[in-house]
Amino acid sequence: MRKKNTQNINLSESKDESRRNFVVKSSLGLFAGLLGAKMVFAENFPKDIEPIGLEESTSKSLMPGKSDKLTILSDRPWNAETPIHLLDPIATPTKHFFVRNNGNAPSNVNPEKWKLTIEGESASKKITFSLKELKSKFKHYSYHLTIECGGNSRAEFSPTTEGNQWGNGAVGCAKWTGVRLKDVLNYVGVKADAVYIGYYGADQHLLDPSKVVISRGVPIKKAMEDESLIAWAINDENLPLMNGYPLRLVIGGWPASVSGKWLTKIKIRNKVHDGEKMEGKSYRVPKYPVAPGTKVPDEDMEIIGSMPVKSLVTYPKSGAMIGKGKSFEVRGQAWAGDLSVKEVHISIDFGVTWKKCTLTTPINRFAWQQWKTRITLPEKGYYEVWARATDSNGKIQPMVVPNWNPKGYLNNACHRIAVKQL
Ligand SMILES: Nc1nc2c(c(=O)[nH]1)N[C@H]1C(S)=C(S)[C@@H](COP(=O)(O)O)O[C@H]1N2
Ligand SMILES: [Mo]
Repeated sequence: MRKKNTQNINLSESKDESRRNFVVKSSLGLFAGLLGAKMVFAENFPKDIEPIGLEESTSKSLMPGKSDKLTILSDRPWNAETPIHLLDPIATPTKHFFVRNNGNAPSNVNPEKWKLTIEGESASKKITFSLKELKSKFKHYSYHLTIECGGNSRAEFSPTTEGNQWGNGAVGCAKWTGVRLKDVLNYVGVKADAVYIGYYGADQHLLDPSKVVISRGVPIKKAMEDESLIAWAINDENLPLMNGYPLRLVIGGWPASVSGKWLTKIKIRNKVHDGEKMEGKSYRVPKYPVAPGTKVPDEDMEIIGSMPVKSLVTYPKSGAMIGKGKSFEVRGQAWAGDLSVKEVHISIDFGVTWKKCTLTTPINRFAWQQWKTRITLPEKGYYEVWARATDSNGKIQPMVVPNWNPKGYLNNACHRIAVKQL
């Protein structure tokens, strides 16, 4: 439905709106929670309107701490992406940070009782920390880290692949605060044969409570980077429940699936972690390019590491009407996994000519960079602004959807917005 998201921006937005309203209305019972009071005569309340609410800030969002402006892809489990123009601030606001859940978030989280255990074949001992111990034993660090779902922009793949049909908004870069994963691992003791870490979280499988929802990890080298965090805060606030409250991993530059939420356990492994969604087609892509639609044997798939170079146009909002002859700023974000972004160019003539933009240096490694420029459109009419980033190794974003793969990962095709000069 969002395949042609730039051209049909108004259309697709109204669909998102009705989808959200549908979610709200299918849950009339929840109005009591939203209103903070019992709705007397609720049985008489018309199905096609919404209660006004008692205070202006009453959000229509059913996800605690999240904005009703997110585009909801599913509500069982909750999956919601950020509309691109809301990714304009250098730090993605907490309430606008995307949500990608594979199961149900834990209920009744008690931070006083929360425990994190470090163990595994390559751990010298097994140690369990309370949240308080983690916070008092280790130095606190804050980093701006970009995390992007491996399946971001999946909706553009043809043939369609299974999984959430993400537009381009399953990405964000926020200020995360916590302790260094490496400080905690070193405190416990990392044996010389350590290869990988694997996380476990407290979320629950949708169908079978005895099953692990997701348990992924990263090579020990990535785990030991200064910026790999065990975090309890985003933008100096507690993590929202949907983003992993009270504790999560944040590992910038890699598919966000390695940033385990509701973190309860980390295993230091003497082999590649073999937890849920590490094998088969999950978060893995073919080792060689395949024709769209190809069935690829599992042994020809490899685990996704650093994410590819990508950029977004966050201002103006797609669909903007520009006054005659007005010059206006165009800007956005760009990131490149473990690398940095060297250049961003934009085109207003469908890629025939490109204009170099100014680009900030990242606040720290694995943080996205802001680019901007000013343009004037030559005459009245319809235009698209295309943005194209180049990483520090010289790799450039493709104009068309690259490397079809069975689960639709790693689409870093150029983002486009539509503007009209009046
Ligand atoms: N425990 C747990 N951790 C998880 C997930 C999950 O479902 N359960 N989803 C992963 C995936 S696929 C992504 S893209 C990110 C999303 O993080 P966010 O919801 O805070 O944006 O969390 C990752 N960590
Ligand atoms: Mo993801």
